[in-house]
Amino acid sequence: MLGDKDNIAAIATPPGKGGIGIIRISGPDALPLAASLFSKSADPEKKGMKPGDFISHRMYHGYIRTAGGRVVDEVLLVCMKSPRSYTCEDVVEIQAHSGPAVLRKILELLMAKGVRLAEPGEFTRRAFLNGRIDLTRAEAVMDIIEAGSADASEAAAAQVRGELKQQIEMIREKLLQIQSETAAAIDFPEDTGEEIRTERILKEIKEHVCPPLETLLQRYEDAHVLREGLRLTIAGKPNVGKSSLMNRLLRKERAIVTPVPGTTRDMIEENLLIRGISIVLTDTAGVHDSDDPVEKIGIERSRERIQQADLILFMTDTGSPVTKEDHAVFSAIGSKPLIWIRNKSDLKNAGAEAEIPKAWAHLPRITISALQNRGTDKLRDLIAETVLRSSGKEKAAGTVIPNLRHKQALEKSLTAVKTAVEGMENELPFELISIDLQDALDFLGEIIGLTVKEDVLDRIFSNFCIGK
Ligand SMILES: Nc1nc2c(ncn2[C@@H]2O[C@H](COP(=O)(O)OP(=O)(O)OP(=O)(O)O)[C@@H](O)[C@H]2O)c(=O)[nH]1
Ligand SMILES: [Mg+2]
Repeated sequence: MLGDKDNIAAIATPPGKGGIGIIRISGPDALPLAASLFSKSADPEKKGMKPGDFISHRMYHGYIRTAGGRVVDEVLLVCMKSPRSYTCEDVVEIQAHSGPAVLRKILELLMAKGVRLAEPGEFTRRAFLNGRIDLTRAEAVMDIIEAGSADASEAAAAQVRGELKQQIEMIREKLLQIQSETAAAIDFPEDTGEEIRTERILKEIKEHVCPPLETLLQRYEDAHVLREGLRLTIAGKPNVGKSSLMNRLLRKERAIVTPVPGTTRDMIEENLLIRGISIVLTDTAGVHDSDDPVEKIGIERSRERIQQADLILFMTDTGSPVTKEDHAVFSAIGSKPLIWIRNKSDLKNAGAEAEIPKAWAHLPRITISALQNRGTDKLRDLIAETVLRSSGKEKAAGTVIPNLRHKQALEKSLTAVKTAVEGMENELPFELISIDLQDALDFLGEIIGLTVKEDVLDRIFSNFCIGK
């Protein structure tokens, strides 16, 4: 860390037993520390290393020994010399056998030599403070680790490459340009006609500052599917086979299935991946008019969950005609995106096309048998297609997705820009406009870490795992 030159170490691999466990050391004394513990031979008399012996980025085979010369483990060791390392400092990684006792022992040997145990995210924090990566890239490192789906990890990877930073910098550059125009207007008011100048600045802001800010904010809204998973809810009247489908999609008997209508009383929620998309799947109580107080609460919850869903699997029973109850569920769904699932295709009298109500003819629909597990793979495809189609717009425009912290700063920046626009339209003096523009610039600076406070950094990095 700049001005904070101590040595830190941590176990960088997850706890438990495994093939390899890695200990990571970063700091000015990483090489001397490595040399003091490591030798290329098991014989303590031979092949000791001096700090200068290590060639950067070369893997060494050898042994970690205690001060008394006892071998702790046979390891591979690599040094990455400053600045060509993750933290920009001298870094040493020791690949040992992964057992909790071995790794702890090596860590203890380091602690005994004055090394401090790293805080969560401290390696990445150093990479940021030493100027190797900006804040959006540091945050993306964590997103990659946490990503539960292929799309989420793709988005995080784009951010690690610095794409969000580039977009923010483009907007900042535009704002800086505009800011210098307003400065000119303040210093040399007579140079250009005030009206012409105001018009030009307004045009710049409206065309080149507001739209990209709004696009990034919109992408945040659209992308909650990637962050939290798509909220997929199965809805329908009682006994159509909702819980049976839940079990099929989960590939396990999670929900109780019985021939008795009203079996599911409360919502059941599970996470799963469908074609790489992370999904929060909810099975709900069958919606119908009921006097049973318990069922009534369940049905109320079903209605709420339908409103919160991103996509509804609206289920009917093709074995019997569409009823008033089906229509009631359909109207509860309102204008939410849905896939109409016609279940029980195995029944003898199933699937008469004539039964399709006119108003439903245009709905994306699929006929399945949850009982016999027929059509469920096609349904998985259809769900994935529907999700990808609706998010295709943003995908084409790039995969970076702001997180909540970015979103809040983007919003503040946009508000400041809009205040500036309003001010100009009301012919306020450029001195005041300039203050709003500076605010807008500062909020954008917060995103990439130019103007960020210590407590914000603490909050960001405390969410990391130790060793990253
Ligand atoms: N023939 C046939 N029966 C099915 C099919 N899917 C479900 N069932 C049967 O329909 C009955 C109701 O199934 P559930 O999955 O409990 O239905 P549900 O919609 O969850 O019902 P509630 O929880 O009461 O709202 C059970 O007897 C299931 O075995 C199917 O595809 N074909
Ligand atoms: Mg059920």
